[in-house]
Amino acid sequence: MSSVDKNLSVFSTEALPDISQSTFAIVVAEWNEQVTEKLYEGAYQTLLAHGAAPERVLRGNVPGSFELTLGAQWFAERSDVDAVIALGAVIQGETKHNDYINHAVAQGLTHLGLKYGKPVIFGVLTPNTLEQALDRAGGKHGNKGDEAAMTAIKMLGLKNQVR
Ligand code: DLZ
Repeated sequence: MSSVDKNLSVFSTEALPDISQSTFAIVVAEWNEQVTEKLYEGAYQTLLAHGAAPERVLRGNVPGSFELTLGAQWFAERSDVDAVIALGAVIQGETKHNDYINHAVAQGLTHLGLKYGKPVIFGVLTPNTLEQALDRAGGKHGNKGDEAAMTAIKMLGLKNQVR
């Protein structure tokens, strides 16, 4: 970013916020749990590595990714929760179920973020195969759970700058 851009910027992700007093909620889908547990571990460890207090990282399990939205709502509506991270893995099958679930969850989580004015992070893998999912859950393409946690931290920092 040039110095001119910097002067104009109202908010930016350059500096990460102090999250020691922030409360995070992670909602985890149980479908494909060999993937979603790895996403959870990545997200949890990333939050701790950046200063979150373990007792301020809450967890809720839901049966499948379709239920992530309601699980996320139950956390988002709590005044003590600052950010919600939804983790799931919807693997393409022979039917279009994955499209319906993915769109519903993406729209639902977007709606929650806007309704409650809090970061509600879409940490849902949408791969074609289980192998592609595992590649993105601590495998050769990293861990999208880590990325989801980083996004939550950055969005909290932005919120602090704006409000
Ligand atoms: C039904 C279903 C199928 C076929 N596949 C997945 C999947 O790959 N990942 C996932 O998280 N959930 C799946 N589900 C379950 C739905 O998310 C949901 O739990 C059910 O449709 C009940 O609402």
